Amino acid sequence: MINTTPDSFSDGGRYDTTENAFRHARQLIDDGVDILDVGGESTRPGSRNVDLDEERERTVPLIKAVRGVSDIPISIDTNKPGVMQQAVEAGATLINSIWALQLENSLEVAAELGVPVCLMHMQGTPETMQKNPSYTDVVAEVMDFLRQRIDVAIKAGIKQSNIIVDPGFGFGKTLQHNLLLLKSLAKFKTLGVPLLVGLSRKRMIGTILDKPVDQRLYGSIATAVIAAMLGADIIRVHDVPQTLDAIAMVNALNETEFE
Ligand code: 7PJ
Repeated sequence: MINTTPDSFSDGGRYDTTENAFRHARQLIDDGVDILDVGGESTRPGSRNVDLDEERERTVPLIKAVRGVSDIPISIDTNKPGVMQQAVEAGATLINSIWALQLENSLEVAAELGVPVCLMHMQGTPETMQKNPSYTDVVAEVMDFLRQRIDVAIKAGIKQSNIIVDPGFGFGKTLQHNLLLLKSLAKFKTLGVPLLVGLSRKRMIGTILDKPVDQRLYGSIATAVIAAMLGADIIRVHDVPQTLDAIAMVNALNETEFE
């Protein structure tokens, strides 16, 4: 996953020039990543919107540069139809929408572009979401929301086979909410579409371990293994080779059949 924003919480804005981001992308590809997620708008708690031109400048040249050297699937993490359009023209093959395509014209534009979409659940907005997250039944509510967004997306012309869902760990959720969602992850498989999760380096790991973001590798690997065992299809991570080894062990187990 590559974040090109100067205030990305987990990468600390180390990739805020196209050249640096491109170097990071090549490293991730060499490490064996399956999909590169490129984002130009920070969604960390308390973050503000960036404008269209700035977001486009941060992402489109990078996507073009990666496309110049690799066929790797690239996801564009954006909520702006203008960025979606240009990113897909530049070679992005998937739209990652933390707003589940609820903003502006994004549903229509995504349908028109015809690429797979990831619909994520969030309560509130990135600016306010961690102020007072509240649910009566977090698992049921997140599932209902995703079910509705799948329906809306299909009605807008997005094929079911092009839809991925994501419970949105850390997006308007307390530690308890995140743990309940993770524990119930297998239920999300009943939605009938692939499941993506992003837990890597997140605050829930930091809170449990009482560790800053640069010391969350083992906790992140543990959450990736838990998610994979519970049926996650796509895992959004920062530490690619380490997580790939861990997931290879899960896959070996899943492929083993009783004789
Ligand atoms: C997620 C994301 C996630 C999806 C971020 C971070 C915060 N997109 N973008 N799912 N998280 N689909 O990288 O920890 O969990 S930004």
